Amino acid sequence: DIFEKAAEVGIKKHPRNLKEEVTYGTAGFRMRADSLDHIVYRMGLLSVMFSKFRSGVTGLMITASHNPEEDNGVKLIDLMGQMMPIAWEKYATSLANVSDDKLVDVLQEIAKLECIDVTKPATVSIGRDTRASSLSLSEAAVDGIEAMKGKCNDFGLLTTPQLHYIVCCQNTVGQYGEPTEEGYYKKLSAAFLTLNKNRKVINYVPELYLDLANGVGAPKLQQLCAYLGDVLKINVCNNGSGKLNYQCGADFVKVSQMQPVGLNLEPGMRCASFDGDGDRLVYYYKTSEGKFALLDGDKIATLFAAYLNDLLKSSQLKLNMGLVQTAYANGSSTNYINDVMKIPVACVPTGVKYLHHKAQDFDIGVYFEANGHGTVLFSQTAQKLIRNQASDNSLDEVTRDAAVRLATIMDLINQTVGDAISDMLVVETILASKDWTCEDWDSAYTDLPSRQIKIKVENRLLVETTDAERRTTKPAGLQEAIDEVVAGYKHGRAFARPSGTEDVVRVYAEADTQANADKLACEVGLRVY
Ligand code: 16G
Ligand code: ZN
Repeated sequence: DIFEKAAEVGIKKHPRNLKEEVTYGTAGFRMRADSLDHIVYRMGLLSVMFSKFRSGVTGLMITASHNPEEDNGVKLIDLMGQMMPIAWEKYATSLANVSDDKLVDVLQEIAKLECIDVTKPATVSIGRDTRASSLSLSEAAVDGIEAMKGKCNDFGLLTTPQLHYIVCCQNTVGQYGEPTEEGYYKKLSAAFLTLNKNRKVINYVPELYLDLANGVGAPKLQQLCAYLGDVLKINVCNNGSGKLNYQCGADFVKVSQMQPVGLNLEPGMRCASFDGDGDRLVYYYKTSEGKFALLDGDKIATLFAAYLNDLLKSSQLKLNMGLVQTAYANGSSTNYINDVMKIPVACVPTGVKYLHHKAQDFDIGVYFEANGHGTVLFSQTAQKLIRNQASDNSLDEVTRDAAVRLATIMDLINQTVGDAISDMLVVETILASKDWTCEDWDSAYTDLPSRQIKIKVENRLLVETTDAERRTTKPAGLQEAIDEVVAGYKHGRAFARPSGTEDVVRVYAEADTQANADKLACEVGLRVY
């Protein structure tokens, strides 16, 4: 039988050689690459089961994003390009942890619980990042997919969001786009060129300095550039010659609030960083006083939301818009969205799956993590209304043009997941259309100084949280202690949460000055020990 065959191949080629228990976390499984072989094989098996269950093409991505080169990871993708549902994470976890001789039982159990007809056909699309370990891990995934008699489309090197895009296209034939990497470049560049046609700019300079984290974004950006011509000149650094994510990339820039290596930052330069798998984006520049200034996910979210809001007003379309953030969003951004933009803003736990889900509550849902991961979702109703109005010749020019622009922006945005390439093209489009420099963009509100630190503890899972991770419920007394510390700071806010990707507790703090934010983070950190 098919499960016995899968277990046989597993024992022979991809035996379990890991003693510790692992869990399918915020971003799938992520750990040292040399412990992952059997897990990826088994995720190959699960991706086929999931495809049979859904009756469509599922996805499997090999990457550990911004983690160091020695790590790797695997995550599964649902038909519309979203993350595998949380309800299936427990299957991934038990499959990863079961001993080789009990593998058959777990597979049977999943099939039974989800009423899966194992004779149904299945297809899985896979992609991988540029890590040294990624190729052999992707071969383990192929073995898993084939052992379960699934068909495998191996797309080789891709950014994570490119694979999400392709899976979505494969399941919505003719609707979202052509299900190839080429199709992705064509769709995005066509929209970008349309939106930037006839632009009149004085302050906006069509030249960007881009740090590619030495990741898979590097070769992919190069391919994209062939389509952009001279509409946007991109000068790249950390484009694959150096060490992956080492002192570069979106996570490094955001956390250390510093420019990456390889970039000689001068006033007047507009700079951005991708992360290792191309799903995060942050911008930065040097002020005329010579200070490093970060334009993070919160700044990108407010830029997007304000622009879309203006277009909605001009189009007179009656669609509601909302913004989704996490506890890491800078307090100033939340105040600005509430008080100045007057757009509803929701806070959810860390992890794209939570943000994505919440954003679906709105006709137009903008979601971003402060770390630079985010996108915009347009509901089916919104898409239909916008496209209808864009092609309605009976309307006056202003109303119709706004709808045309909204429709084209929809094509530029990767709605399946946050996408550094797509988000970058949207930022550039908005800056050009407003004729803004980074300073103009940054002037909407001033970030409160903040600090993030990580605390190594015996067992991070002893810390439990509530209220979208903004308060702890366990261990007893911790929240009271944090409250007491925070009360001593002007504009103080702080929280502690267990990481979903590393064996640490993370502490975030903000306060009126950088020194105070640093101090507050340390004081809260001491309470966590
Ligand atoms: C993963 C998440 C990201 C989150 C980060 C937090 C996805 C695709 N990625 O990279 O959204 O911000 O983990 O990690 O969900 P942490 O739990 O270790 O702080
Ligand atoms: Zn990433």
